[in-house]
Amino acid sequence: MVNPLQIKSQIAALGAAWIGLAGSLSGCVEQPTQTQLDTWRQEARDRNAQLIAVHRQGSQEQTGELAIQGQTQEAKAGQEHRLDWQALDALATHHTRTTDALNVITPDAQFDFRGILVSKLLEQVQIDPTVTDVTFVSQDAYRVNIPIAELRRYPIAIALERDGKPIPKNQGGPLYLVFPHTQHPEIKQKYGAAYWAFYVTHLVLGTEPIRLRVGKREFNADDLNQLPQATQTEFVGFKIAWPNGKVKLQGVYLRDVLKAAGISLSSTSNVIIRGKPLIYHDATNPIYLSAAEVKNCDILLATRWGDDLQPIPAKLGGPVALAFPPVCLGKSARDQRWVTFVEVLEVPTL
Ligand SMILES: Nc1nc2c(c(=O)[nH]1)N[C@H]1C(S)=C(S)[C@@H](COP(=O)(O)O)O[C@H]1N2
Ligand SMILES: [Mo]
Repeated sequence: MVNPLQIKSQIAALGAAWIGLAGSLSGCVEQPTQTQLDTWRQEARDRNAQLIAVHRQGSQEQTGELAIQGQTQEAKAGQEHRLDWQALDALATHHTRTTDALNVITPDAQFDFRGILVSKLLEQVQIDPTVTDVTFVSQDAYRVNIPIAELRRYPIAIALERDGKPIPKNQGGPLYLVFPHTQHPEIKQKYGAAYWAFYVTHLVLGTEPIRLRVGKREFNADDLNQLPQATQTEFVGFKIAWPNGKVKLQGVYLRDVLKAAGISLSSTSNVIIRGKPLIYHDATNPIYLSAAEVKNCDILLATRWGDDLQPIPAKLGGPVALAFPPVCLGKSARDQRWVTFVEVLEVPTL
């Protein structure tokens, strides 16, 4: 069993990290002003205070937030579409009575999930007409991809409660993607346990445009295309949905991007990599690369893949993903640092 206090402090840390994420995203295009920075800091402090208060009460309350991103008119206009727990709770009027695919102990037991129909969430934004799929991203970088047509045809929902109670983190909560297995056997057939994503935090429509912040600079697809392009064909360590064999990746070397951003590393510098999933926003456990690794390894920020060098879609963790050549890997070929949805590179000054 997981210690509930431990979960609480994890949630508190993630809550604080979330504010950092929101701040860094809206601050991408231009340098944030001092006033903006002060506002974000205050928001982060307030949110932390709130979470600490909940923690102190020993309350079993859980909260989560959901961001809708990707190819929407809103995102193009630079608006963030983020639903806090209160907004999610208000939208959660749909009930799904079904078995729970993750309940292996009593697989026939039915539960009443209260949640939000994904089709209803999709109505909240103006989706680009070319978009055909949605990628659900979880706190732990897990991702699930579903065609929009299926989400519109079937009552697939993001659940907040099971049998009238919040869903514990170790059972899929606070936001759990549920499928109407009981009413729709064809859905059960198609969307088995692997699709029941727990701790969902983001819903990405299609694939986001490239937007990579490196220190104080931001790079879009054109900016990256102007840097020297590199390719590698190797087994990849991205965990979900990638082919098992060797995969061709194309992109730019990390060291070239840092240089283009005007960053020079000292021998003691580390480069911190942050991706969309909240697991990459835990300040106490960041994914980082040493200056020596950056210098000696051809670490790739991949933007294209496959024999035809297609852009990396969100369903594979794109548009930007961090890849390693075999010579740089430690004991494990499945290096934890194969980061998907890369958004930020930072070099803290000590
Ligand atoms: N967020 C998240 N959701 C997830 C997973 C995961 O690793 N992370 N694993 C999936 C898979 S592959 C299965 S079979 C079920 C059950 O996963 P478990 O056996 O790890 O509990 O949850 C699904 N949902
Ligand atoms: Mo699984």
